Amino acid sequence: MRADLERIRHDALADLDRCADEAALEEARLRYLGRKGELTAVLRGMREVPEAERPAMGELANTIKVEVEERLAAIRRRLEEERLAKSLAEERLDVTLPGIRLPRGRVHPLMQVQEEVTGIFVAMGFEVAEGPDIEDDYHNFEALNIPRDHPARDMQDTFFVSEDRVLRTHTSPVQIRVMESRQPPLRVIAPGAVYRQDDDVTHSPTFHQIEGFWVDERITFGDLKGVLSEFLRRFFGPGTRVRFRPSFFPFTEPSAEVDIGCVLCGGSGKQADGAACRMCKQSGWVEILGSGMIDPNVFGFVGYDAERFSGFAFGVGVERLAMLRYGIGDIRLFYENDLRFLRQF
Ligand code: 2NM
Repeated sequence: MRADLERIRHDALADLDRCADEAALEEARLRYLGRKGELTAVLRGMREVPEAERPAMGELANTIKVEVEERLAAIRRRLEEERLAKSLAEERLDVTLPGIRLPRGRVHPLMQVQEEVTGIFVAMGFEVAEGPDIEDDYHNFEALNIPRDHPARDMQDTFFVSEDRVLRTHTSPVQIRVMESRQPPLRVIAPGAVYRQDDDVTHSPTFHQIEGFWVDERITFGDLKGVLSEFLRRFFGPGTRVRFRPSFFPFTEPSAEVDIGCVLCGGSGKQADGAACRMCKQSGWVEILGSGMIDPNVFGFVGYDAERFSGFAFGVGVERLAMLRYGIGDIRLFYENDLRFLRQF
């Protein structure tokens, strides 16, 4: 018995000393001190030891048990410290390193212009309305006094979604929807995307428009001239020259196109080197707005009394405003999302 105990003590301490990690240590603990461990078995077999030897054997067994447990605890502490030191060395976290910079987005130049124009009209008492991009024939054409055989309805110009649904070719249908649902006095602008079968350096199949109208009793062509001149001078600068030319739109009568003095050549028609100005083609003027007094037929469609009410309406292209203001010659630059272009605004 004594020899057995001395051997277990020797083997157990040697085994514990050899353990290189905590898993091996746990295995060794079970081998000697576990429920089926060698030392546990000896302590359990104590009943069969002759009574005279029992106290001495019991004491020895207990001493060995305590010794093995203490060695185990010491080695476990050492292995834990080693594990901690290793993870501190390997998993170092430098909280002074700079973070990952998230790129910051910004407002697209077209939307900047749209917001600026909207702000000018809101300051003059207009409210903002929106409507669907897909319109029915009635709101996009019929109620705007655009007759069945008008070229604007041609497949060449309009994107048809079905027999009588189109991608809106202007934002005027938004104005129609507002007039259908509310009575004058009304001052409304409708900014938004519009769609036409057009594609070159100055035309894009998707572009943006701001259309507006003012309807009340006794609104005159003088109101049209005053509001639109004021808008153009707030947008292009107080010295901007403005002129109104007779024109034609199905939904207005009379109609006028509005020009501003060329922003590139200052109205001289000539570049600095004497060559013809490329922006105004030597005329000194560039077209910027369409406008007119709303045709009584349109009032008929929306149920307004054309004897009592009158109004003016206008439309302006957001891309065109941006191209003139910033001297951009190719509309496609707005849609390519080249950050070198976009970052300049
Ligand atoms: C333009 C030119 C002239 C216009 C007309 C209307 C409506 F719905 F009130 F009749 N909205 N916009 C209009 C008039 C648009 O764009 C060149």
